[in-house]
Amino acid sequence: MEKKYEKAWLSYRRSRNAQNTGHFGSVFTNGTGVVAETAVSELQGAAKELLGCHMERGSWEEASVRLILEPNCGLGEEGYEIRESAGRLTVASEGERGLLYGVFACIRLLQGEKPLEGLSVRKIPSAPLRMLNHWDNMDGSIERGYSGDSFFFREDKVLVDDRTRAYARLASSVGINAVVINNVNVKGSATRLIEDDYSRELEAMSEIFAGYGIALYLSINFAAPMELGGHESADPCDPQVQQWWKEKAADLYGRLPGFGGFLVKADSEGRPGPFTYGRTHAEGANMLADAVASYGGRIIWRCFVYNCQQDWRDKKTDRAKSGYDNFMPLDGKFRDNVILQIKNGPMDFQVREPVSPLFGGLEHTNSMLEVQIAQEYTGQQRHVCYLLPMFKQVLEFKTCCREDHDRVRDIVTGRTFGQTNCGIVAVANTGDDENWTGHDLAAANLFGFGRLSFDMDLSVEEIAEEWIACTFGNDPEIMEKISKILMMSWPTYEKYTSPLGIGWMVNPGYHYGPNVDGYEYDRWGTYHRADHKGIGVDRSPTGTGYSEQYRRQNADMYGKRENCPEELLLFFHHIPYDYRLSIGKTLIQHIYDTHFEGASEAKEMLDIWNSLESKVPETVFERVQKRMEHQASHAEEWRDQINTYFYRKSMIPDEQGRKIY
Ligand code: BDP
Repeated sequence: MEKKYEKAWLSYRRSRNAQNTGHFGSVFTNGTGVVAETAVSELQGAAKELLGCHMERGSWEEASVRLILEPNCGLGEEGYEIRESAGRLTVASEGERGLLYGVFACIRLLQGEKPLEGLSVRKIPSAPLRMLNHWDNMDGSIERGYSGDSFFFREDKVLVDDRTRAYARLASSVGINAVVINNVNVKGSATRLIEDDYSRELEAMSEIFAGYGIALYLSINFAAPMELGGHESADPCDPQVQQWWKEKAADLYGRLPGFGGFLVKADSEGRPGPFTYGRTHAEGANMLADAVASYGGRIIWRCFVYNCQQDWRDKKTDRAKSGYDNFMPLDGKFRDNVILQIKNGPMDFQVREPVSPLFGGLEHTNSMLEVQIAQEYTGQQRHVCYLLPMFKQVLEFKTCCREDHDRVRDIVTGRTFGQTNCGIVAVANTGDDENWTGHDLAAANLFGFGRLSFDMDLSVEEIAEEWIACTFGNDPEIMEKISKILMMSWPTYEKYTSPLGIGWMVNPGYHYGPNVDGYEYDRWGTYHRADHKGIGVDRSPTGTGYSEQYRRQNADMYGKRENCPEELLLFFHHIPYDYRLSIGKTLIQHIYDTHFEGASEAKEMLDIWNSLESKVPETVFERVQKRMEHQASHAEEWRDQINTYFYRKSMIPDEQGRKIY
């Protein structure tokens, strides 16, 4: 049975004022492709629902809205300009996708009840690739999915239905232009996705996506030539293997409109890869890149490569170092249509990590930033955690690889090294729940990720406000209160979970709920090294040496505990509990205080939400309320487990004499 779904931020509410109605009499476009058609029909649909205007198609002379392709206007295929003058609205671009993005921008303005008079906006997307990775499996489950089952797959079948279109609309409305529909861990029947068996459904899906300017990508199994093609190896230097991939590519590009390419997780966490044959990641990636190059295809190769069998007793090995160790020596060895996909931090999507040193390290390799809006380690969409402030910090981080234009955002937008194959990708947080994201407030991360990748100049507050206006309307009280909850949420989550960048104090396997030593004596390389004197991993030059992977200035900042930003202190240093932080408190007191604060802020967020009962739709109110009640009590559990653990380790009492068990 197909589950119902809501329209999220595209649920248009009838505008209360008529200021904009005059603009929406009729529409003209000189675009002739499918995306221009989509732009027109999206505009017509929104004008009707938001303003009650039935827009006809009109001629250039008479139309009140003109969606115009203007060659060589400097906007590129995806940029747009919106101009209003004398009651007429013009959306211009060099490409139809730009027109569609311009239309969605106009719709957002209408949803925000913003006047259009005299409007003049010009936007060119910050990142060339703005991508979502779904970790959906073909049995319908989702790896790290917290909002129901997959809407792409069920029982080994590919689903293409109304929801596919609804999804494409949501993604495209915030500027997403590429989507990987299947899990990076490609096993079982997912390996067959590139076979003929699924061609009809994938064709239909890529057609829907293409109508919204979205390129379909597939995750592939590096060992597919063996599993599907009956070859004895998947050696990238074997001509038969190369030929096999060439034929696969010819077939896929032949039948899937706008097909983008492949995403590959190789030699990581048990996945097959070039190492088996004594080949490098570059050889593996380049072989695939050659197979797709003539179709303009891309290979996106993940840098999440580390030894997941390491020995916790050995204090010199350090998982944090492995991404850099594996990929830096290959800088410059990848084809132009290969993009390395790098997680924001060197570990794995913890609530706080330093930025991966591959950003600013790699100079001759296309790279893409990978973040996770699926809240694997940040409350699994049962806790509210608005992640945009984290993403913004990552993007603004100065890598010191140049005098200027050295921020992560400069690198992934191509500004630093002049790359065009680069961008930003999020591991998606959607599922077939009615509201798409399980927690209604988690939709802010999906919306926000798209908006930020399109426009990195937006502030996280602006993004939150846009999302709130589109989702809940413009009531100032709603705006103020939900903004407050969103803006509090990441710092609050950080306060009641693992302190000062150390991470990992979660239950192993499913990664939810407190478990201070859960990963401490295991093989995953994820340690906090707490003892009765202190806590933290010494990654300084005299420790594991990880801090040395950064450019000099940053290496010095992280490598010395006096210079290290305190929010990352325990990531880089082993610190005694009685060490005084710059705020004058001891480390242990800071741990106690933040945990009490975090838990009480979780309760405060619930109270704020409860005060909105009469203001938001009942079903939404109750869904969120239930989750926030859980969050508030779960935050107390976190507080108590963490504080008790450190009290028992250190035997240093809380200065304020609060109850610690
Ligand atoms: C980790 C997840 C695991 C993924 C892996 C990855 O726990 O399920 O397979 O990342 O990114 O965060 O490949």
